[in-house]
Amino acid sequence: MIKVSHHSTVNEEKAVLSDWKFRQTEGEEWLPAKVPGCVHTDLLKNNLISDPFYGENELDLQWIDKKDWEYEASFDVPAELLNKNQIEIVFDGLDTYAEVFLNDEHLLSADNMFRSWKANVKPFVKEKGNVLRIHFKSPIQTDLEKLEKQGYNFPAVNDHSEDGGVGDKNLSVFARKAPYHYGWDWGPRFVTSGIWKDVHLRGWSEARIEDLSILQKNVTASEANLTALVEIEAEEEGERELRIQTEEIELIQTVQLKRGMNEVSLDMKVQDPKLWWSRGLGDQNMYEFIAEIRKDGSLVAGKTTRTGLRSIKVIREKDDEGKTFYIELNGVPVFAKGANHIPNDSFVTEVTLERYRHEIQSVVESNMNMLRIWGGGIYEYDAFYELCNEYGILVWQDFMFACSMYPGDEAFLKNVKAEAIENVKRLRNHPSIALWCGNNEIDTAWSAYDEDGGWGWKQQYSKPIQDEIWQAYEDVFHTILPEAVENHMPGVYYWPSSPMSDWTGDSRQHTSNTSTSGDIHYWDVWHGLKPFEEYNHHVGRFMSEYGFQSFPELKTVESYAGEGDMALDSKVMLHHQKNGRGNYLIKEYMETYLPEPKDFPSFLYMSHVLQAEGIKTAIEAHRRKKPYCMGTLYWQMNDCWPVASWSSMDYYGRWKALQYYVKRSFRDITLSIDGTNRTKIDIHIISDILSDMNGSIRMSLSTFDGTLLREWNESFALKSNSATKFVTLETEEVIENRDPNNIVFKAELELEGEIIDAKYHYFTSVKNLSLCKPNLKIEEVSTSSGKHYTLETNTLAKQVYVTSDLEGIFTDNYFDLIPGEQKRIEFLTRSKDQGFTKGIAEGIKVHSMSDFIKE
Ligand code: BMA
Repeated sequence: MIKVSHHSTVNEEKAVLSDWKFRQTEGEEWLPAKVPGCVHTDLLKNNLISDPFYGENELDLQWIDKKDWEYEASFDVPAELLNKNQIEIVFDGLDTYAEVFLNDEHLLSADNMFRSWKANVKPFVKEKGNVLRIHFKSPIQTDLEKLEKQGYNFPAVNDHSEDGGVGDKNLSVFARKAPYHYGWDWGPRFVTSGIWKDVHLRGWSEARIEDLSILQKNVTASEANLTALVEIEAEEEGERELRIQTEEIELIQTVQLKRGMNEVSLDMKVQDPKLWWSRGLGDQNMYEFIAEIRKDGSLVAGKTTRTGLRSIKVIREKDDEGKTFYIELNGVPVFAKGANHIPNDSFVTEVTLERYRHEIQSVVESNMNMLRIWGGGIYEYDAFYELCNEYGILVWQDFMFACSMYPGDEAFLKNVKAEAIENVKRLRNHPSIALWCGNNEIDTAWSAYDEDGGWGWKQQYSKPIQDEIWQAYEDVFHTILPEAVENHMPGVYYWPSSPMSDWTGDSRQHTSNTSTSGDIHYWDVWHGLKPFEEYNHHVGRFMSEYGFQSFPELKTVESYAGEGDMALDSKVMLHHQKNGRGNYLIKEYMETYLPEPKDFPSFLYMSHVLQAEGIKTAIEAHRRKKPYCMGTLYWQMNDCWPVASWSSMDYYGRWKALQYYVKRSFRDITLSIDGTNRTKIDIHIISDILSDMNGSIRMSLSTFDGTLLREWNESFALKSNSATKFVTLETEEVIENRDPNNIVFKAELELEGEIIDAKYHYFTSVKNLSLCKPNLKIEEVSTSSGKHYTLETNTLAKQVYVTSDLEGIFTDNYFDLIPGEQKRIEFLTRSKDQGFTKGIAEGIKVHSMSDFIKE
């Protein structure tokens, strides 16, 4: 017999249904299932399909989404639960088209992965032998019918319909289901079905608190003006006592409840609140709030929630150049440093808390303060936001719409509205959420107000159909979503589409690479084949996307490819590259910037360095332009399977070179050497901290064998939260008549006697440098605080790459080393519960670029 796990909250009984079986509906045998999960993962666990991520297996698994599937759980109901007056079944997430039956009674129909569903089961449950059955209809078959009814195909550039065996039919737009399930330019097509979040029974009598939210009307350092919103479901009308508590504050109010759902609000003030700050600016203080309902003095219902008190705004002000776009947290303009986040797995239920923690800790280790939850994935699990709250990572939250146009029929709009309200309400207590954004790239792609603009989408339709499609866009992104934010998370900024110049309702709305207002996705480097140097010339007010691809490291490639596949143009390597000409682009750029790699593993290494050098150029150009530019989020943080992509960390959480580069370029106080103009070296200092400082810049010029040729010293006084150019040197005067291929310029930032940053600059492309094979020495040093490693060299070692057999990261990697320098690094292992912990790197190996170059 299936077991029922059992916990209870205040006067509420809860039982999670955890033991399940599944089958294809056409009468196949029942097999054990894991819930939460999906059909694909269950088939894999039962050894009925091969590893979806290996080789080209993806293509053989496309039959799964054309079938209907059933899940079934049998369960008993504990007496305490059965005795409650009200018994409901709650589905936190069903993916996607589901008919639910309990003891053969039809309970509900679900059609949106992003919503939760519940039903009253009091009339149907019995003490023993209940059977819950969920019939999942094929999302493909279901939406083929909708497409037929619609009469025309919608644009959806990343829907891999051909791979799915449905020709050019873009079905993804009809389903309120994670868009990336249908394929993306970094992701495979696995259109899943299943129970992707918990299913539980809950029983209560008298009353229950459905929601407790703390709306933050006005928060300053001296006072937080809050409204506690309490949703109470009551069995019968009558007077009750509502009590809200946090730290020293307790408010008690008598409320008159009616039968059914009641919304009660209570204003409260917290004096001298301990504010919540993003990483680098202060502590991540959180408050716990408790709401309780009492009847005649006895407790009938209660709920607890946690939030951080802060004021958060997006400042859009006209200025001489255009219009600003920046986050203001507790009155402080915050330069947003971060990346775009996609779901961590094609099968989201495989993501563990440890994997989430690893991602967020990597974000923190990389000196970031923001992630954008991009609109082609999922509204993340609560755990993700809790980690962001805990570590001080701001969240740019997209609604789940990307790179497509959508239907506008009544049923679709109603469904979207319910989804939007539910998710805004679910997430509104997270202080990390900085803004809501309607969609990814649709305003630009359709370009409604510029007849010739956009990605050539609207030009495929007649005028009446164009109008119909745009009307649907306006209904969703200019009415339903902003209203959901306004009504349920008032005061938080809503931005209809990323990127956009302004919400004007005319042609000024659409952005371009030269826009001086709003945010920009700059893709001329990579998709447009422009050189890295272009990053220096295209800096907008907020750079919410730009990126460059690389391959994952060898160990990761080996997880999906055999020995015979280790070539750029092998079938498998091309299959694990979802951006058509991606492999070719990497090769092209590599030929421009880097020496030729000697073999396939060397090619992988070079691809890491290439990507890192490119994105470093962008990040530092953006930061140097502070406060004109106030945000830089590169594309993309993570992967959903092992693949060549724009990510800085691969599917297994292994840091690519880019992650280490980002860590250095995102330092809260950093040096940046701008060599855009080859005749000059400009040295900037950028500070994101809130105090002024004085220090000095030490500069030196050396040959690769370590001979010091010249030295300079310059002192500076830097204002808090600013970027300034302090030094300009004429290249010719610096290098005189020396061979530019054999010298390196180094700048170090000294503050209160401590070197807090060092950057290197070369006078020619890395490709031309005269690199010799260094004699790199690494030493393991034991101290009372554990082990660390020191590295030294006898000639310039370029992009020193240290590896360990154990999973983990080094505190620095892919760095340059000059003779005379001693570099100290530590190894952080990936521990299950605490995340990164200082450890010992087993099987440590050291390489540098010259090991990978073709002789
Ligand atoms: C942006 C993103 C994604 C895409 C990426 C790389 O447009 O919004 O849609 O994966 O570029 O092409």
